[in-house]
Amino acid sequence: MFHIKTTILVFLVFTVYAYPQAHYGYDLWLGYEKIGNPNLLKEYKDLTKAIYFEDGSDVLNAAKKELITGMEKMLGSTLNFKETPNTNYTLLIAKAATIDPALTKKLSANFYEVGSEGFVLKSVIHRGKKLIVLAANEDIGILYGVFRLLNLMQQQKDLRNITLIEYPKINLRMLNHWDNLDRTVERGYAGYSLWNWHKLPEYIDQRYLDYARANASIGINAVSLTNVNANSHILTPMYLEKVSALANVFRPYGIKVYLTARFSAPMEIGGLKTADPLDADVRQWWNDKVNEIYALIPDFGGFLVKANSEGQPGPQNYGRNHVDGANMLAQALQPHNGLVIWRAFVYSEHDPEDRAKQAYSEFVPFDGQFSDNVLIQTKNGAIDFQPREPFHPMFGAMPNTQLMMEFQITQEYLGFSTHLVFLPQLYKEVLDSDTYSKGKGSTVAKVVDGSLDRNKISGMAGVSNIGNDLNWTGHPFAQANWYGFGRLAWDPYISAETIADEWLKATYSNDPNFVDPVKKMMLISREAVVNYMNPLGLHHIFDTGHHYGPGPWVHDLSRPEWNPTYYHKADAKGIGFNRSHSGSNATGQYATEVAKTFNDPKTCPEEYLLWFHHLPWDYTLKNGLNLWDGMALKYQEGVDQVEEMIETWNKARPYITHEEYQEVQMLLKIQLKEAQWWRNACLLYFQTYSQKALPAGVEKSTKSLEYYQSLKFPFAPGIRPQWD
Ligand code: BDP
Repeated sequence: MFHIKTTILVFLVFTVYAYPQAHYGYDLWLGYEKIGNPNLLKEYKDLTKAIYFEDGSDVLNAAKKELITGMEKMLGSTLNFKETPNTNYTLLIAKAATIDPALTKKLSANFYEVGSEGFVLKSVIHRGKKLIVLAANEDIGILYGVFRLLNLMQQQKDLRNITLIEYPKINLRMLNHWDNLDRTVERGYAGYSLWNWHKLPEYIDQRYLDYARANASIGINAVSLTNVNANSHILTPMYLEKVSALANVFRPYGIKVYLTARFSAPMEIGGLKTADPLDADVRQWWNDKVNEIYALIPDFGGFLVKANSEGQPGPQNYGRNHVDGANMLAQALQPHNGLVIWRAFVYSEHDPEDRAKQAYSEFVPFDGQFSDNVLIQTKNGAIDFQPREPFHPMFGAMPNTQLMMEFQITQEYLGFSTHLVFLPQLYKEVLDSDTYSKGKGSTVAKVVDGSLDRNKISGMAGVSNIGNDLNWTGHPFAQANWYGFGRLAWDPYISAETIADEWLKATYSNDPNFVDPVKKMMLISREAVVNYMNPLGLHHIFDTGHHYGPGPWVHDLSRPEWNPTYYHKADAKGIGFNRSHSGSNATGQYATEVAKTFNDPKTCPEEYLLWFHHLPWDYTLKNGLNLWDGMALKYQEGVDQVEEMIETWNKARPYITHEEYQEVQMLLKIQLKEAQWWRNACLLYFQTYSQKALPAGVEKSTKSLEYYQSLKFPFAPGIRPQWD
């Protein structure tokens, strides 16, 4: 009896104790867990004995507030601010111009290079005392510096001899939300839109603020609120007032708001008969609209436009071209320093040219013709956010145009928010690719950061994976993709491994027994998904419309290039899309060195083999296996990798809360089931062409091809109504 009671008591105490520990992911990487290590705690506490923090703007206030929240949580004690001039500071946070010049000199930083958003964080000895200085040219640099300092503390870094000079390599670091006004999110897998249009502008959800904090902490400084498949209502006075309320929340965090502009808005909400960009009334309408927006939102960022793409209206509807359309909007925005971000994601069912070639063909002839305040936003690859694509041939091919990168953070083709896939691996692969446009070393990163062609403005956008789920992104590890995107937009040269390391420490734990294996798991996760979905350069073999699961057999959609059979071209002889010089010659859109490598199946990296070549089933791969066996084993490898991920996660159990463990464990189980589904369905289908048996080591499906073909998902998330 006594024992039972004790057990119940222990259980209750444990439950009560354990419950508040679980944070369910809302805090993202800003949980600011209490520091356990006593030496480090002392070092950090000493730092807070006498803090000078320059007061002033809303941005500085936001920075100070974050410093207090973060440090007090991590240290468990209050901070001591000294308001009066004093030389005995332990931490001094101020703009360079207001600091004692003798001290500024000791920072030995080139403040010109630091620019408007950068900062210097350095420990110095001044008048015999050791202190840490955080200095910047502008308030926003201080905010970024505070977040960095807190992040270093979360990683439990020794700050005693720190010297850090940081500034963003890319000007525009942007999230694109594909959020509709009814709060559904196109390709969104984390619930509904954050933007509660119905309650705005009066009701300001705490989430807007926490969203702004999270973005600022990784340097994101621009957000486009609405779907690229735009609704003109967002430009009506009622909605603009709501947008203005959001802009007010984001402003202290250095974030500018952008909207998607539907090209036909002058007709839909302006009562005009045309939206022809060369029509005087249309031009006047946009000028007036832009003036109206800036009267409400003085730092409005500009417009993001999807025109003449997938049925969206655009200048071509009036016999005009992309330059006419983009420059017309640019002219309206220019007096306010606003930008036009014009998307290059175009392809047409009426164009028989290989879809992979169409954007290049349509845009490259316009090189040099876009206004200075236009950026051309180009997806990382020429098809559509596949698990792996070679870099888009437009990168490097438009030296006189400001090309902006568009990555997808939401996992439309990567298992939605159920699969653990660490996307910085994908982003890095693209950014590190060499375009050879100006000789060896002309990487995509250098095109995008503007250094290769000396662009005035550079930019990187990520299609958001954020929704109103409690943990923001659906899968807790999808937070790492938001985090990683921001870090790479700030500095496209940092490694995926560094990002994983930082994120794990800030989010879960600093224990190396946890961090090291889990980091490895994150780093293999991207290759795993490529293996079980689209190995060896296969692409776009997803089921129709929703893109959930495999559908390599789909062949009867109205637009040829919406059919997976268009992409894999499997037949009795072999598989793959011949894009070499003997085929569609998409390789010809790359610089000679790159084209040469891609053209020959022997030199083409095997991860792009079937992207560029149609090869016989018994073609010999580099490892000596024939293509069929090699492909089948890749599918199996993907499944095995997910099994390894599950094992790793099981071992991580002691270092995290039960809830944290369980959540990912359940998701990994779904991922395994779906990886097996991909392997079985694809191999059964391709086997009808190869007519070969599965090689040893590949598990045989217990279900038939017909079974997989019969699966239908009319309510798969993220689908937009106009797709069938
Ligand atoms: C595709 C999506 C579609 C988007 C389109 C785009 O399937 O929902 O509207 O891209 O980027 O990936 O415009």
